[in-house]
Amino acid sequence: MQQAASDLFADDPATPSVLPLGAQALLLRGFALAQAAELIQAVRQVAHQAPWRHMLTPGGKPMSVATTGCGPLSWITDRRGYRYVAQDPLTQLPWPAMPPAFAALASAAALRAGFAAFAPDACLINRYAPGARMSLHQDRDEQDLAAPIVSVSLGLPAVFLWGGATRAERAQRVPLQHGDVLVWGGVDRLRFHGVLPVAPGEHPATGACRINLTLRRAL
Ligand code: MD6
Ligand code: FE
Repeated sequence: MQQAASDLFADDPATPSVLPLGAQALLLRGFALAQAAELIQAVRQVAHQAPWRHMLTPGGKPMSVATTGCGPLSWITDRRGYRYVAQDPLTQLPWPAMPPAFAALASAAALRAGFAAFAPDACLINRYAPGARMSLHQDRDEQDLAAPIVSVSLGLPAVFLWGGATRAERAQRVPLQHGDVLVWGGVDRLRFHGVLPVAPGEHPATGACRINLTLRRAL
């Protein structure tokens, strides 16, 4: 039976495609595939200097994701709340420098989504073991909400929850694969979002986990 090329390649994560999720939000499928191995190696180097840890929510509960970060600033949470800091509270050293490949990829993805001159100063790195999740929230700890957010998925797949401007709006479920990049900003900058619990599995690039890089302009 004949099949249109668009159907044949619709589920192929190696095929770059661009899916609008909002007026200023895009899913760039496979955008990071060519650099994925380099990015994962850089994550290992960052985690060697700033170890993975389960941060506490302001309510005192450990997050299900393990976290590290790099760049001049990185996002943390503890009993005192959410904020950006220049030093890793675990080591009391400055966060590792942002690998040039992270900033280059983020800037290229942002440009592709219509945001020129995006220069991230913070990269949060989350590691999702099977079962780890991120509940629905807005990113609003950044000073300049004009800059977009760039989110890079590596390793095991996940389902991204893409909500509206209010928590009440029903969230859309967006499957994310290794190498996919999401960019949201402008009128979509404060959209609620989250990640469903990651299913058990093994990925050749990361083993039994999903890694997410979230690149932002914090200051
Ligand atoms: C993710 N993370 O890990 C998405 N937002 O796939 C987030 O959306 C996020 O980890 C704000 C603060 C911390 C986060
Ligand atoms: Fe977020």
